[in-house]
Amino acid sequence: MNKISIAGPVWLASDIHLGQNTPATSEAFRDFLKLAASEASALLLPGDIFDAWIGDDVAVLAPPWLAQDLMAIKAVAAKIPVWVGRGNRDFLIGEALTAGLGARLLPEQALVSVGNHTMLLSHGDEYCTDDVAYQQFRAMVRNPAWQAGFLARSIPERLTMAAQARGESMAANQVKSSEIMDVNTDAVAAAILSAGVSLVVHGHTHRPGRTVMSVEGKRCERWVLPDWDCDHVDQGKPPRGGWMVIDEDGLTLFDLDQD
Ligand SMILES: [Mn+2]
Repeated sequence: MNKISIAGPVWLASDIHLGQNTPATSEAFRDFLKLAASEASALLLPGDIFDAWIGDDVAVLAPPWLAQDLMAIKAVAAKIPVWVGRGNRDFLIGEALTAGLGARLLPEQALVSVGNHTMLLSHGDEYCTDDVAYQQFRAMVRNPAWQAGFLARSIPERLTMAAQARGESMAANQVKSSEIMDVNTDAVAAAILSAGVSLVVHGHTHRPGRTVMSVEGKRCERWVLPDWDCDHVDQGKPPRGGWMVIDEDGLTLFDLDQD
């Protein structure tokens, strides 16, 4: 297991889902990054920073919205260590991108220690084992041969395929129950036992908060990072998003409007 030891305060955010049609979310995220640069000693972004990522070569001739967000991440990484992780949507993020940002690639699962707190950190989609169709898709797209084949295609071809996959996934998710799309408790318990921790942190499920669970008689905590969406206020959805701070006081979740 990859181990990362950092002095606090460490800030974490995931599931921002940045894209060309999310200017308000991008703006909120860039404000968050500025705050992190001045108040955090390190920043961890464990996945789904982007709504889609079709290969690191898009960063070279990035469209304006992306260039702006990448520059903002780069600016933080010039001040404090930044780890960028892959989620289920931006799973093709590679070391070319993180190197270009002056950041590091967060391993898929990492043991992160901040002071006395040691946690198993990941995006969290690997725990959603009840969603068999998704796990099959996940296995396919994580296969190096599949990735090489996909990355060998032109950018327009990849954009078309990604949009198609996204459409299919959204249609499939409409008919999945909310339980299926949440974590499987046994999968989390197995990860806790194999990592030898009592604390798990992840994003992905869009169900922010803390769950206390007992694993073989030991009290364990699972914390979920919030997802971000500030672009659907006109549809009656108030801006949402936030982050976690880990310091000597422990773990704390902050909402966007609390800053
Ligand atoms: Mn996700």
